[in-house]
Amino acid sequence: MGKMRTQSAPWRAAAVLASVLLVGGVAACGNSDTGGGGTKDDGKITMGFSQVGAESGWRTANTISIKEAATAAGIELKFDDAQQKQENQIKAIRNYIQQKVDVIAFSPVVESGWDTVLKEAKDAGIPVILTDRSVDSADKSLYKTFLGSDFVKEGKLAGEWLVEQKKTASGPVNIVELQGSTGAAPANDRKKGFAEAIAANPNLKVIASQTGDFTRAGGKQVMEQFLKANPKIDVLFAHNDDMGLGALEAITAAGKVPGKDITIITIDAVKDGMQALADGKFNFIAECSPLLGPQLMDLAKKVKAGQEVPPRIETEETTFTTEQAKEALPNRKY
Ligand code: GYE
Repeated sequence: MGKMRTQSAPWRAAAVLASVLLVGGVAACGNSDTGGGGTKDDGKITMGFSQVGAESGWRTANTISIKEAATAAGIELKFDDAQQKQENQIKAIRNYIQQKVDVIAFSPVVESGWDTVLKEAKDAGIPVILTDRSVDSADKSLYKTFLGSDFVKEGKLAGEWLVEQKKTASGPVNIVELQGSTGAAPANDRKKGFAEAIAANPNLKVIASQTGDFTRAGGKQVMEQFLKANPKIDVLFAHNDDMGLGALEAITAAGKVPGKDITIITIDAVKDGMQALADGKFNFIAECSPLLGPQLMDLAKKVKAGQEVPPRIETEETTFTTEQAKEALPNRKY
C-alpha cells in the first residue's frame, strides 16, 4: 500500500541484480523477439499505452509525463488516444496483444467491463498495469498493479474544507456538483468522498448534481442549467479544474461573482485552475497529480523483469487555498 516516490539504495541494488539474473535466466519467457539480433534479450521494453483522451488539462499533463518518461527510460511507447470511448480502448489493447508488446498500461475511462480483454492479455502472458484510474474487476490477478490517486480522499478533503468554512452557517447551504464522466472511477469516488464529508453538517445540501464529462464545455453548459433552475446556489463542487473553469463563464454571464457569490471547490490543481484560485475565482483545490510517467516506467521495468510490485501505489498529493496557490504557482510545471 506504500506511497512510493523513490526507492532506497539497497532496494534499487537488489532490483538491478534481480533483473540481471532474470534477463540472463528466463529470457525465453519475455516477448522480446527482436528478429535475430544475436542476443536472446536486448533488454528493450515495448509498452502499449491506451490513454482516455485529451479531455482536460490534467490529461494533457499526464500524456506529456508518460511520453517523456518513456523516452527517458529507453522504453518504446505505442500510444493510443481513445477519445473517451471504452470500445476504442478495448480495440487498442487487443492491438497491443496482437503486436506482442512487453507491457500494456492503460487508464480505464470507466470502471466496469474490462474482464474479457484483461483475460485476453493475461492468457497471452502480457502483464497489465493500471494507471490513474482503476477497474472494478473482482479478479485482481488480471492486472499487476494500480498506480494512481485516492479519489475518495480527494472528495473528502474538498468536503472537509467546506464543512470547516461553513461551520457557523445557520441556514441551508446549497451546493451544486459537476460530476466527472459517468462511470469513471474519479467521478464515482470524488462524489462519494465529498458526500461522506459534508454529512457532518446537515445544513450542507447537494441540490443538483450532473456530469460535465470532465470538460470545460461540459462544465459551462451544465452550470448554465444549474443557474437557471436554482435561484440560490452557494457552492459549486466540480470534480476537476476544467469543469470549474467552464462554469466560471456561466457564473459571470449570470451576473454573479465567482469565488464570492458562489464558493468554488475543484480537484486537480493544473496551472489554469491554480491561476483561478490565486485570483480568488476558485476558493479551494484538492490536488490530483498527473505526473505518473516516471513511476509507470519504473513499474514496467520491474514487471518485465518478473519482480513483485505492490498491488496498489498511491500518488502523494496536497490541497491549496488561495494563499497557497499564489505561492506555488511560479514553480508549477503543468
Ligand atoms: O481529475 C480529470 C481528468 O482520471 C484523475 O481525469 C483523472 C481525471 C482528472 O479528465 O481532470
